[in-house]
Amino acid sequence: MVLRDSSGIIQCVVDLSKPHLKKAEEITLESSLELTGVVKKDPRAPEGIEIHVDELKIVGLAEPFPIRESAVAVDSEYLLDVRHLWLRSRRMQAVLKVRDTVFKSIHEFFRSKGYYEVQCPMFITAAVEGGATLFTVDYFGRRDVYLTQSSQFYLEALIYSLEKVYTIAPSFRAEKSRTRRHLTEFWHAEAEEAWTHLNDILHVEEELISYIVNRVLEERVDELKVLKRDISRLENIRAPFYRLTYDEALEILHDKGFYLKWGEDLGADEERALTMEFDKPVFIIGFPEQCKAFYHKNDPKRPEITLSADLLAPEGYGEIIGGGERIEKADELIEKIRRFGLDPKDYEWYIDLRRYGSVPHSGFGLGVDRLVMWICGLSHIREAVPFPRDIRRIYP
Ligand code: NSS
Repeated sequence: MVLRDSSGIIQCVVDLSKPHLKKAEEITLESSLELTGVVKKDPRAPEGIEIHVDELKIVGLAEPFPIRESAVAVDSEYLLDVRHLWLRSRRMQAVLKVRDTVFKSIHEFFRSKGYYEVQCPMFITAAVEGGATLFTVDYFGRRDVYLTQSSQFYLEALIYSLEKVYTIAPSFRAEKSRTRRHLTEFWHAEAEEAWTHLNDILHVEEELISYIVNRVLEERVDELKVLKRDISRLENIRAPFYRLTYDEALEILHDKGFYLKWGEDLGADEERALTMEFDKPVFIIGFPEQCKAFYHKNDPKRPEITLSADLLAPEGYGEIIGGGERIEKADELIEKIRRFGLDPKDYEWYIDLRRYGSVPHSGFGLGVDRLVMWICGLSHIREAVPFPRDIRRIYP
């Protein structure tokens, strides 16, 4: 039989002619056991070693296990229905270990660079990223309260105390369509830093991503092999990353047969076409004002574009980070909030941050599930998360 624990699998040999081991015949798939025995080298065993069992105790005899690994496609709806059990598969175990290394290395990176970790509220009262994807919560029937789309505004408040801050937290988006890269609840690693401009924050982003990928390569090559990931594609990921302006991106897309009008946002198809042939992530810099949320600072040299950038992962994966420089003057912010058809009253405390000793600052948000999806080479974001939530799925 093959035994599994969190460290991996090992083949066990039981001599059924021994009366005290005869009960091994009853053992069903996924039963839990305690055993003692002698570890022996055997080149025929899957891991090159096996255990010759001396003592055996059945701790939990399993009912017939509903999943047969060979019988199901990897991202089928059925496997999502039984995700609570599918987490035991080698494949999910490998993804979860990579995910663990990714989260750990985000903390390592920010802490080593002097950022403070902070915690922001999940109940909020005004949209950060537009009203269309807000989840409304009934908050004692008193007023409309929403689930946070991003901790950004709270991080901006916190830089006036701590200068360099980060948080890793869930963000919620009522994404009405089902795509391969959208969840309704995702993990968001966000950073904000005082006294920085767009270029400074891009540098932090590329250093962060290079660090994470490098840590995964140090710790998780075995897991990447289980996932059949082409590791050579990751070995290349070192800062600096490529930089393209939005205008240049439009030209490249035009040559590939995508006819976007200036001012239109890049969608998943455009991002795939753009990044297919890149061997490293690429920044798209300077999106038109209408593509980006109101808080982005407009470029003083070219006010129709923003000091913003998305970071797109290569091999067709597309956007993993959004960020940029923030508006630092109260009157400019109020004017832009109005221009976007929003009410400055909803953003009173956020505007306050510009009234009392404002400083230039920039920040970004990394979609951690998307990052895991790319690093693991997965075809769907649901595979990167233990219990995914999308428009149709909140079970298990
Ligand atoms: O909307 S973003 O582009 N930007 C923000 O939320 C900023 N307020 C972040 C900041 O500057 N502090 O989202 C950031 C990233 C985006 O690049 C994706 O990688 C990820 O968050 N993201 C998502 N991942 C999974 N599912 C969904 N629905 C999703 N939406 C964004």
